[in-house]
Amino acid sequence: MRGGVGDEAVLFETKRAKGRIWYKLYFCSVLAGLCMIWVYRALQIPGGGGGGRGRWWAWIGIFGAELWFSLYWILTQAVRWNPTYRYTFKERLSQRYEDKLPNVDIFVCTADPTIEPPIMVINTVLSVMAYQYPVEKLSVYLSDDSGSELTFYALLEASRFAKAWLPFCKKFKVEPRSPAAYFEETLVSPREGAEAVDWLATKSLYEEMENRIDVAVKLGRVPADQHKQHKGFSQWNSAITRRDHQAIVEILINGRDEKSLDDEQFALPTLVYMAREKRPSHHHNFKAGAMNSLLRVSSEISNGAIILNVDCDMYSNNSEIVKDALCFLMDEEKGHEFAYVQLPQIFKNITKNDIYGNSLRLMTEVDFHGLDGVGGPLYTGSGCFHRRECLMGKKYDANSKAQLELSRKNLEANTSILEEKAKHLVTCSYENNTEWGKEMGLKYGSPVEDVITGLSIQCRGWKSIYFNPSRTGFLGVAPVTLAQTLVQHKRWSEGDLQIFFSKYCPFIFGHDKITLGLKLAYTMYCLWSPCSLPTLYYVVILPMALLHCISLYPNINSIWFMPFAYVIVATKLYSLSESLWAGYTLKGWWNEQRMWLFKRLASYPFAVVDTFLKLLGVNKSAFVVTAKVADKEVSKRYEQEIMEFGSHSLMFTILATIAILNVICLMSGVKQMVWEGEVGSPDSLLVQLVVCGTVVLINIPVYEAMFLRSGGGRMPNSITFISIALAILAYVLPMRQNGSASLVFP
Ligand SMILES: *[C@@H]1O[C@H](CO)[C@@H](O)[C@H](O)[C@H]1NC(C)=O
Ligand SMILES: CC(=O)N[C@H]1CO[C@H](CO)[C@@H](O)[C@@H]1O
Repeated sequence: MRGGVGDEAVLFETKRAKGRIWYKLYFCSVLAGLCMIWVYRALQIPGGGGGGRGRWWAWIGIFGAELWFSLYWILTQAVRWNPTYRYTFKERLSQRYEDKLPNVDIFVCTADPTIEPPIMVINTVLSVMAYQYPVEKLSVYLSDDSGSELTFYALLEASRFAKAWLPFCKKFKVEPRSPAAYFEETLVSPREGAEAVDWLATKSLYEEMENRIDVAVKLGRVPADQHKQHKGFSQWNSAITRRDHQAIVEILINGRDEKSLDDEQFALPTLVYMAREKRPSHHHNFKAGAMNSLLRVSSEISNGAIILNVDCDMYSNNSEIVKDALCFLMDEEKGHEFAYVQLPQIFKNITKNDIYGNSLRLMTEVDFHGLDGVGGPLYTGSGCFHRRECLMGKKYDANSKAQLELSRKNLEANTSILEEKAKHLVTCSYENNTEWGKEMGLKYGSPVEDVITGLSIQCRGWKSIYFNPSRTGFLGVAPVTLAQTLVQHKRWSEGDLQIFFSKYCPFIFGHDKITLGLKLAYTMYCLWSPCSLPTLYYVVILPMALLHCISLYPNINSIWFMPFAYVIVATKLYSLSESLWAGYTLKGWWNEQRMWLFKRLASYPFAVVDTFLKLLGVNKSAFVVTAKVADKEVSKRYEQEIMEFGSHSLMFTILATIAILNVICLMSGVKQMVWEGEVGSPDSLLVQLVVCGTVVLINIPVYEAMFLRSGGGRMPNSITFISIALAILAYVLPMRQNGSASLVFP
């Protein structure tokens, strides 16, 4: 923390977590336990000869799995070692810099009007247009990668509605400034008299607009009377498709045009629609390509020194957030060190116990504060304020204090000239033989382009800031089904693993450039998906060993039992307390444990396989991202926290097979021990019984979905049959091969 005389001058303050000595003691004790476990494993390797072969293999495997998890646990310490919290002083910023505030360009990206409904997109746009920030310095750009006339039409409607919405927000001090969210939360007028009339009028204006957009979306085309009202529609014809269209840039509001005023005669922020050219023969580089096009187009039109980028499903819930971000970037003492300010991704539609673990609370409340303490958070692709020059590849230079307000260039004011100029910047061929996607702009070639872009900015010497304000900056929509969640995590973990095997591998690319803590933290994310292999080992081999009464852990009376018991109990208790502290309920923590397992069994293995296929040059992915909007039935089950299976996914077959295998093995293991007294006492199998029993408990929703539930969302019968057959096969096969007797102790 900074202290002393200069305190009045700073625009933000930094606090480190207290009482870390206790954490460090906990860390040392668990580490000691892990070391003892390794020693035990190494000393007690069973003889490999004769009948003990099965046990020998099982032992080596479990040793490997334990080593992996121990090392991975050590990696996770990087984000727990030095949690850091940031607080801003917005009043000081306003007092000192109100006339020197920089231009801010806001980029919203959308890709598909069916997955991302236009009404949702424009609510996000309206929420950022209404920021408490000098309007003449604010510009909002929408990139529509599908080149959809419907999205353009919705944005046109938004540009008209903004004339009423912005003054209304100012007058009523509205929060949040997404009209849909505001009117959903405020069902009756919060004021009386003349103001109530105002409120009603604005609400009905919004509803009429929503209705018109709805009609157009249902029809699949824009009504003919609208066509006549804006020249922009002339750009569309029947030949235009998502993958094949020319460049379109339409400036719907030109902030520098004196005539664009709101209903109270105040200026409006600039608003631009952009669809970059797309042709089937050209690779478009997904969101990174769209972002780079926005960088070029905006540099012609407003050239803001600060760029905020938000996903189209993340509206702004805090109209002062721009000023918060600027407190970091404009701080006189430290500001010039920071390239970007990342805000947490927080989701609006999380149920009480967060059944799919989608709130990512541990990431937003724990990991990222830890990252901030070791050099700065990752760039996660939404809710992030960048310096434009950092995105453009600038290296950090300790001697040059970045001058945000000086970076404006002389800009053209004429709307149609600007539009023509801008279109040339977003053609398919523009980037040929340039550094775009390499040294300039966002990096190409990765499903997690944001993460490598952030990493390379940090490798150029910059730091970043994680700011987690008490009033959330941005609110998004999380997936509402199990399948969507698993597919999303497959994509993330696959992208991260690809980084590890590319030239961006944190230890190679960041060598000498970023802190050790940051390297470890990036590696922790990169290695998410390989964690699937040891996890699979635990939930397949341990129950099979239990079934055959092969003991893989020390006897409960042995001294070696202690480190196992300590490590398991201590880490689980820690995880529980951390989750409760991060805001989970007890049940939420349990759900999080389930999703931890499900991701490792059903998402990450596919990420590993696909990554290796890609390394071998085979390019193939079987899972597509689907809409986050769900039908009524599905939404209802989500709100009741009933898990959604109900589709024929290979992912579910794996989950079901493992659930069945564990329950069979648990029952038959218990039966042999209790009734047949195979081993005499369960002392030597206790750990396996506990692990297997926990897996069964955690899988209760799977059994319910297979055998107990009726109606929608239950497991498809075919998956139930296949998984039972597979589990039984696993149950009988090893006995046939080796004969059960030979599998018992050597
Ligand atoms: C969103 O903003 C409102 C104030 O407008 C606040 O009450 C609410 O807590 C915020 N939501 C979250 C999730 O922080
Ligand atoms: C609890 C909650 O708000 N759930 C909603 C989240 O968003 C989806 C998709 O828009 C809705 O279907 C849920 O009802």
